[in-house]
Amino acid sequence: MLESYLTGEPYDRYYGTFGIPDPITDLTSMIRIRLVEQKIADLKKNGFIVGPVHLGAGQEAIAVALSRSLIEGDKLFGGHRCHTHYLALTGDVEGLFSEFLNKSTGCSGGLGGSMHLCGKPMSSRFAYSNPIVSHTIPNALGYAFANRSSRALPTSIGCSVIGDGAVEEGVFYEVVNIAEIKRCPLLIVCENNLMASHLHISHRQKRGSIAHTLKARGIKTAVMNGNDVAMCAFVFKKLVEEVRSGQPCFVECFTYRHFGHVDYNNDIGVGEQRSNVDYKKWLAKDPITLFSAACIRESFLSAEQVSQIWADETQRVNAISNRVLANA
Ligand SMILES: Cc1ncc(C[n+]2csc(CCOP(=O)(O)OP(=O)(O)O)c2C)c(N)n1
Repeated sequence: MLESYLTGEPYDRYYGTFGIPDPITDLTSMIRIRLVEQKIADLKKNGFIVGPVHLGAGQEAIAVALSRSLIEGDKLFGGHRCHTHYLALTGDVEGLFSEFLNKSTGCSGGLGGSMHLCGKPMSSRFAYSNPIVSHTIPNALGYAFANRSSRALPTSIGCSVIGDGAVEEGVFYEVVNIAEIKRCPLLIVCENNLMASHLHISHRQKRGSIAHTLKARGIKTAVMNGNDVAMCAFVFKKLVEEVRSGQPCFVECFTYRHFGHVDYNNDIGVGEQRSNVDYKKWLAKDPITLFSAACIRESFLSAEQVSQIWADETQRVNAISNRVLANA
């Protein structure tokens, strides 16, 4: 029986019972997203991409797990670091590359770039992303509130994905208050990667965590390891059920971005406390490495099969980026 490497919970509580396809699908999705992020970094480094890119390598588990719980009618509203969610929800690698290369076939017609992604068609579970920190929290609330009050989509939820920096904007607390009072089907997913730009969370939040500040507000909160895809899938599934019934929820997912705040640098020695020691410590907790090891340990996959997934996905991502570049 495959067990969560952190919680000791059996994986069959996550896989199978909730209609989540299988661990292999999740591993493949995480690997694909990692390769796309690496490719974007390379394209940026080599001057093919003009605007800034905020990469989510290291945070793939949250996006893949969340995508398992959102169904048609639900909408995710994301921030500046949102490629992972766009890919997990749409699978549209070509639309993403095309967007970065300013092509009209890009997901935002080539006009938005990394920070303004748009889900197409209108029924997409990915609504859009916007770089104004905290801006999409009220957008998701509006979606949730409209659904609830119009009764058009009474069980559809609004999901806001934010970084830890976004909770330092006042609108976050206004939204939490309204969501609670109006019982809006709102899920706020906070990707706490410990940094906001170049400032470590220990300089911004007394206890290094967000969820505790919400205890008094009534909104339901959960804290989890955002690098454990199975745990994330399990928690999201549970929370989304509650959100659908009108209980707004906030979940804090601890994770780490491999790249720095913007573009392809790793930001070691920049700002506060993103030290080489932290960096190496978190690389050892990489969600793909840990999940691959768990799948091999529990005989879901052999080491050769894991290597084959990497090889197949590398070929796939390279082929798509080459095609888009050739048409540039
Ligand atoms: C309202 C607003 N203030 C400041 C900025 C500049 N800014 C862009 S990203 C960022 C940090 C965001 O950190 P966090 O929310 O933790 O997300 P992360 O980049 O770590 O994923 C800031 C301050 C902005 N885009 N919008």
